[in-house]
Amino acid sequence: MHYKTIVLSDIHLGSNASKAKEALTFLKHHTCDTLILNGDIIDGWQLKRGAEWKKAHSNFFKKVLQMSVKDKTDIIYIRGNHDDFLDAVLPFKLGRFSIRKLYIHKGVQRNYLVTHGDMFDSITTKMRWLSKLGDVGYTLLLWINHQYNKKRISKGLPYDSISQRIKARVKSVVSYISDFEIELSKFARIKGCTGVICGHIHQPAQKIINGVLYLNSGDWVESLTALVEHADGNWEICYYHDWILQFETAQNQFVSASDLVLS
Ligand SMILES: [Mn+2]
Repeated sequence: MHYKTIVLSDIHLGSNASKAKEALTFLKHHTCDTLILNGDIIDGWQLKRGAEWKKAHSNFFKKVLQMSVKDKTDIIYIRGNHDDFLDAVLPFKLGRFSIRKLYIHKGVQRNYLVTHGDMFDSITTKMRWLSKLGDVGYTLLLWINHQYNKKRISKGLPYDSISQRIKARVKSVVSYISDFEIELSKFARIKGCTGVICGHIHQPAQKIINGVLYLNSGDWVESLTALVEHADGNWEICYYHDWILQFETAQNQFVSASDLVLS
């Protein structure tokens, strides 16, 4: 499937929780004119803490570079808070690959301000140490979730994300998310845009806020979502689990159909 634009964010490569293989599989089966990597693609914080950089993490980057060289895809990498080590090289441009803090994406119906979104996270900007503590807590939560689901899957039960349930239930988190969405929409207007594309809070979304189209690409830790722009300028949130199910079903049908022909 070919799209005008694909947006991925919050892959957190270098952390154990990163679903790098799934993100790579998604890119292998989709092409686009522009690929936006909207922050926290590499998790420098986890790497600093000694997390292991895996082959799958390198493979993801190999694919991205291959897209820029072979397929002539423009790659726009927006720095997030977990990949803030990139500040040292900003702004960076090499061929079709650039790294920056902000980007204006020209859409069909409107222009979009593209930013990771961490500058509107008051916890991150005002109290860095507290946010790092939160990062440890989050890692713990993901670990518990992993253990819990390993048991569930071994019993033949479907996957059930605890961390997502907890986050959805905590009221302060809910109001925090809506504040984040409103602030980003306001910022887009200040920058002369009527659309905003962000990530950071790991909550995929597509909604209108005060006339601004708010798009959040989610993450590749829990949600496994990509934001895709069709040729007509309409956007869609693509859920990896739904897509892979359809994809594999279609492939199996193809295999069984060719079996029929051969037999
Ligand atoms: Mn972030």
